[in-house]
Parts: sequence; structure tokens; C-alpha cells
Amino acid sequence: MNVDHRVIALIDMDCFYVQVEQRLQPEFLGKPCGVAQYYTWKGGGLIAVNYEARDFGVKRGMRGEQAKELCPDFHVFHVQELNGKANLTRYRDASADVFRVLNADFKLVEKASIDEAYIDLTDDVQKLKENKPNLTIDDFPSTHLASCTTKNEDERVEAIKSWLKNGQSDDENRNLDLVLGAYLVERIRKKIKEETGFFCSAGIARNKVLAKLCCGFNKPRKQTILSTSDIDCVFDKTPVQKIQGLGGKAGERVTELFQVDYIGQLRKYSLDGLQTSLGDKDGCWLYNLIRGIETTPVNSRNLYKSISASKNFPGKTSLDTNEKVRTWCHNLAEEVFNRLEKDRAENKRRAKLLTVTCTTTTNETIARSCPLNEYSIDRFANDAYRILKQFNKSASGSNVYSPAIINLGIGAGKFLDSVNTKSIADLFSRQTSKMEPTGNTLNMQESEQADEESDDDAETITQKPSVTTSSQMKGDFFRKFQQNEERLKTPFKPEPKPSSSVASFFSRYSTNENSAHSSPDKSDDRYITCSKCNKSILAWDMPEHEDFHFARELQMEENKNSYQTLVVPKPTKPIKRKNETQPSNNNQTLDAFINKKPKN
Ligand code: TTP
Repeated sequence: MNVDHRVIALIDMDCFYVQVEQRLQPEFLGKPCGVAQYYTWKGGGLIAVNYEARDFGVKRGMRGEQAKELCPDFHVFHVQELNGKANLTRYRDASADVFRVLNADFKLVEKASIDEAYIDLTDDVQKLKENKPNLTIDDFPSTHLASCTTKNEDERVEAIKSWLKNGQSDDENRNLDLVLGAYLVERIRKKIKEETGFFCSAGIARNKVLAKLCCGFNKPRKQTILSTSDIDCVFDKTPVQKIQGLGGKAGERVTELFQVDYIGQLRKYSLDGLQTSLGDKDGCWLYNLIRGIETTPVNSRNLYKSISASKNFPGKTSLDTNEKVRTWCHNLAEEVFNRLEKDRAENKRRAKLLTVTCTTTTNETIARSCPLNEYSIDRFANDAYRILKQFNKSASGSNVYSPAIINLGIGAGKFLDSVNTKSIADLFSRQTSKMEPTGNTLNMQESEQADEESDDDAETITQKPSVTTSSQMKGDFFRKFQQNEERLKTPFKPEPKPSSSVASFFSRYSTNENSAHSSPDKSDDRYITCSKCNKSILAWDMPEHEDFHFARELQMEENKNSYQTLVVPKPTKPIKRKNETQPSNNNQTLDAFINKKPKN
């Protein structure tokens, strides 16, 4: 399929956490409200603000008290707490409600964050075309055009009507697909409202970056279409950093290097020019993007890739004793365990890697992983504590933990894939009595979506977790900035380098392995022959030895994945819109299509 013929939508819930709270307490519907994290200083920090409150100048990041000064009727909901930390269960459950609606109607739905989903509507649009629906302006009650700002409903209706009509003079008649896509999105947004009570907005375009961009143009409760023919005029007014993948430092660097403010200003640069400054891959990506071409597919996955919980311990609350570290390892382990169990029941999958991250008062960030062999709170907590103990620099025998921890996180990931990890599943079933058998009854699927279901302190989230899918197309130039930014923005759940963390784990057990079989007495029944490497291992070393194989398999898998990431082929020639060939069924006029009566 030619990717430039795709129809992609981004659905984004409006002021999501506030809507979730209002659904529980409908008496606050229509009133200015916000959601704050913790009952702390000055009414807590606002992490979500509804549009009624935004009209008064209330913004995310303000304190509840400050919001009340601006808007005396402002109501603050507080995020629930469990074990002294934020509990996001109700938002997660509400998100699941929305995804159930989306998944019921569409095949290609990708969860981009707790309240955002990409949908590839290409096939649905083609099917709809076959049915030849008789669409009128009434089918587009909340549709806007990215190229056209309208002041009132009359203007909007005129603009949409004229766009529908003018579609027929579109030289390549490409807008027809977007019209049908917009119609489907109007329908699904209505259905989401009916079935969950939540309002949302949407963007409809030819790729994910464009859909994401235009989704924000007419929030809340509206949807925006960005046609290919409008890209140039929209890009001429779009600041570089508004483009997904060019936010923050990467975008800053681009604006500095090329002395531009708006993405459209980059159009004057040749492919060579962009590649010389940004590298082949990033230069090519940007060159095509400016021309409306971005090929990142919608991955039909809506499972999180990892599940984690973390907490900040600022100032005097820092974890400075072994006891405190232990307690919090337990608390976070309990939360991760509960969510993993829920995930296992719902998604029939099992995590196989445990990761511990912490930041200390010396600003050091540590991330270490180890195999996750069984779902057990104690096991998670003990493994996490064992890892952290290695970094305690205080004298042995002392109860002091130094340097003290100011953020601690425990995460589980690398979900088992029933197709590719049979040997690992075998290992589990042999190694742990508490595990359920991993045979045919479990249809395990690994989510490849780069998303994380994280129960971090919401106040620490400066940017909601989101999949920067366009990065798949990008090379080192942008990735470097993105990684640095990720680290700065989310210091509490830094993506560990799995291969290196597994490698350190791996080398630890390599040593064990060597010593274990250095002088085995094969007649000694304390030794068992490992079925994987035929080495004789002391029986009580066997679990760890199997962990070693486990880690090696993970490492091989990681290497395979990183290899796959590295070899994304660079398009040989940037695609040019003018030269695109048209599908044969695209030559009917939009007007004819719209006005066609259904067959009797
Ligand atoms: P957003 O989609 O960024 O914002 P929103 O849904 O509140 O508002 P909008 O209508 O402008 O899209 O985030 C979704 C939810 O994620 C938000 O309701 C609260 C949560 N969140 C945080 O907890 N911390 C953050 O820093 C951000 C940005 C969001």
C-alpha cells in the first residue's frame, strides 16, 4: 500500500482527568474544575484543568489556591492516594473504557498515551466508499479545516460546505478520503460520548505527525482536517517545536542551525542541505516531513510495554536508611504486583524483566534490571532491595543508606510473547512453582508499543507519557536530543539501556557460571547437568544459573531488536507529491460522490 494514501486520525480526550472526576461527581459538570496531585502546599499542583477554568486563565502547573484566586468557583479534585503515593487506577480504567469503544469499531488502533489513540482509517474509508454514503453538512457537526480559522458556527458551516464542494476541483481528488475519514471520526467520537460520557477532539490527516498537529487546532470537542493541499500554508505558521519529534531541544537545535522559526521555512533547504547538517536519516525524515510525507505506521497495539511505579522523596523525605529503602521497595513492589496481576488477567501476558531505577541526592541516576521469574511482592521487593544495596556507600553494618534516594522506581517489562519465547516460558514453568503453566491456555502477546503505564508521581510528569512514533524514522541527530530530554523530563523512569543492564547482570552470572563448573564432581549428586549448556551446576546454584541463560536470551533478543532499529532503510528518493500515482477509483468527483443517492 502506498502510505501517502493513508487516512490517519488522532483521538485525544479533552481535559481527561477532570472528565474522569466529573463522571464520578456529575454535580461538577459544566463548572470550572481541575485535578491536583496531593493535598500539599497551596492546594496541590494542578495536573489537569478543564476548559471552563482555562477561560479564567487557570493553567496546568498552577497551585489549587492560585486557581481559586483567578476563579473563585474553581473546584479542585485530588488524585487518590495509596501507600502514600498517587493512585491513577481510576484514570487508567476510564482510558480502558475509551479503548474498548475504539477497538470495537476499528482494527488498527494504537494507544499513544493514557488519553490518546491513533487510528489508521484507510481500509475503513475504502469500505465506506463502496457503500457510497449520502453525506451532507449535517454529518460534520464539529469538523474544522486546519487551513481556515472561523469565528462562528455560520462561518464554519460555510467553510466546510465549500470545502466539500471544492473537493471536486482538487486536482488529484485526494480529499475525498479525508472527508470520509472525518465522517468516521465524527461517528466514533459520538459513540465514545454515548458509551463513556467523555468528550474528545481529533485530527484527521495523511500521517500521524499531521494528525497529531491538527488535533490541537480546535480543542475541545472538535475535530480538524489537514488536507495535503493545505500543508504548506499550515506549516508556514507552525513553529518548528510544535511538530511531534521536534519539541524541546531537537527543535531548538533545528531553529538555531537553520535560523528558522516556522517549519515551512525549511522548505527552501535541499535534501543535501538538511542531510549535511542533520545526518542522512534525520535530514531525509525532515525533508519529507515538510512535504507532508511521514511513513510511521499505526501499530495496532494498545497494551503498555511496561508497567512501573515510582515516587519522589524530596528534601527531608529522602530515603536515607536501609529500612526506608526496604519499606518503599515493598510499597512500590506491591503496586507493580497488583497492576501486573490485573494486566495478566486482562491481557494474558506476563512480564519477564524487573527494572529498578533511582536517583540519589548526588544526582546520580541508577537503572538496573534482572529477570522477573515470578509474580510475588516479596520477590520484587527483595530483588529491588538487593540491587539497591550494591549502591549503598555507607559503612557495612550501618543502617544509613548513602547517598540518600530522592526518587525510586520499580518497573516490569519485556512481556512474554507466546510465539517467540517458548523456551523462556519453559524456563518459568520449570523454575517457579508459583507460576501458572504457560501453555496453550495463555495467549501471550508482547506489546511492541513504546508506551509505559506508569504510576509515577503525576507532579513529576512534565509531559504525559506519549509515543514519539516519528522517532522510528529518525537517526542519531534527533534521537540524541530526544533521549536527553526524556532523561530531563522523566528523571524517575529513565529508559535503562536494556542490553547494558542485562549485560551487567549477565556478567555477574557469568562469573557464577565459571566457578560453578570449575571442578564439578559428576558423580556428586549435588550437581545437576544444565540442559541448555550441558555444564554441571550445583543444585542450589541452578536457579541463578538459569537466570544467567535467561539474561543471555534477553540480551540476544535486545541485540536483535537494536539491530532491527538500526537498519531501518533510508528512502532512496524522497517522495514527491506531484509525482504520486492515483488509485484508479479516485477519479470520481467529490460532489458526485456526496450527492449520489444510495441504491434502492
Ligand atoms: P493531556 O492530554 O496533555 O491534557 P488534558 O487531557 O488534561 O487536556 P487537553 O484537553 O488539553 O488534552 O493529558 C492527559 C491527562 O494526563 C491529563 O488530564 C492529566 C495527565 N497529565 C499528568 O498527570 N501530568 C502532565 O504533566 C500532563 C501533561 C498530563
